[in-house]
Amino acid sequence: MGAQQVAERFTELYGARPEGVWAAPGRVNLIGEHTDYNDGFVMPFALPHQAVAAVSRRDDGLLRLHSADMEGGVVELRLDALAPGTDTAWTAYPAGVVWALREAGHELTGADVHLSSTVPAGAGLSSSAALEVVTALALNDLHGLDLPRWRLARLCQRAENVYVGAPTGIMDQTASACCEQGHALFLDTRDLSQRQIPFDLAAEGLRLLVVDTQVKHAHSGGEYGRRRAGCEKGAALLGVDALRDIPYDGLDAALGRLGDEEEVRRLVRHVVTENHRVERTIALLRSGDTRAIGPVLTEGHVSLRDDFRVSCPELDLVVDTALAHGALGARMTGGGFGGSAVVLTESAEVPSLTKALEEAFTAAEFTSPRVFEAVPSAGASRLL
Ligand code: GAF
Repeated sequence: MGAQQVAERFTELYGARPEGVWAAPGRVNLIGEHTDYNDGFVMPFALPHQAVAAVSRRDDGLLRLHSADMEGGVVELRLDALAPGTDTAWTAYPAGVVWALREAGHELTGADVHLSSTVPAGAGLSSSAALEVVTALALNDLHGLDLPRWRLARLCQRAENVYVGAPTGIMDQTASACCEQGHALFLDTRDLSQRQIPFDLAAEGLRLLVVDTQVKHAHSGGEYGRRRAGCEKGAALLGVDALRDIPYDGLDAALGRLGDEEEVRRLVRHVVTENHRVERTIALLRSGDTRAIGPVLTEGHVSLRDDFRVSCPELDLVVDTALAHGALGARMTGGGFGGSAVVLTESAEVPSLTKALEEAFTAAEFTSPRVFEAVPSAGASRLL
């Protein structure tokens, strides 16, 4: 939905024009999965799908929230009653951001918010981070807080971890806040240093397809947190701050020191090899050998499937079918347990690959996947 339409709907709901309209995108992660809570490397880029928010300040301590995408009317909350764990609805994302800003000492006096998002929910494409970041950017601008993008991302992560209760890392919020059009974002999640990597697949006759399996996932469930706890246990057993500190050429020695901790060994192996895959991807892109990242993506999927164990039959079917029909590489993307996969392919192969995926899903009696091309798009911005 366009900025003007969102502003008009705001005006209908709240009786006055909004002070401004902002947008924040969803993301797809090219490589670097389940590394962000291990101080590791990630490489997401922003999608053209965005959450758009029309927002005005209030001065009576009320937060009023409305979404074009959800049932129900305007939800009214008191700022001083916002507390972690009290909200299990979609409103927890924008309300959590208000809570996190206030907890960090920023004086907010209330707001009216109308949201509309084109980021598919539960598809592993960061629809929740988009809601958080668009809210944070709007309040940052309206209240003149002048916080840098990385700091807004941190506050949004705090909203997600503490207010919503999902123990996620920093990748999604940083991607939504900091990505640039035509680029992938190389992010070191230890110090949040960033590099924008030019990523123009179309110019090379390539495409990256996103295949949404329509299997819904949620990270506030136990499996994501269990993987995270297992990684932390691995770091503690190996005497390091985070698994990032295990170098790739020290992996065998580290695994040897983990004795019969089989599950932890698998988690450690994934994280250490995945960080290495991000570095290999960067090196290949820098040398102009873009097609050669395909097998690296596929290796990442095998590691997520067999070692980290966060794939599912639908995601595996996407990867197997794509590779059998000539894709250069394919992997699940995002947290897993459903959601989406990415497929790197020659542009000319897109129609036959899409058909093969649809047929494979029909034959397996799975819900038809949603397939679209991922175009590296802009990060969050003010629209009006
Ligand atoms: C989800 C989380 F929100 C991210 O922080 C990240 O851990 C990802 O899963 C896995 O790489 O998107």
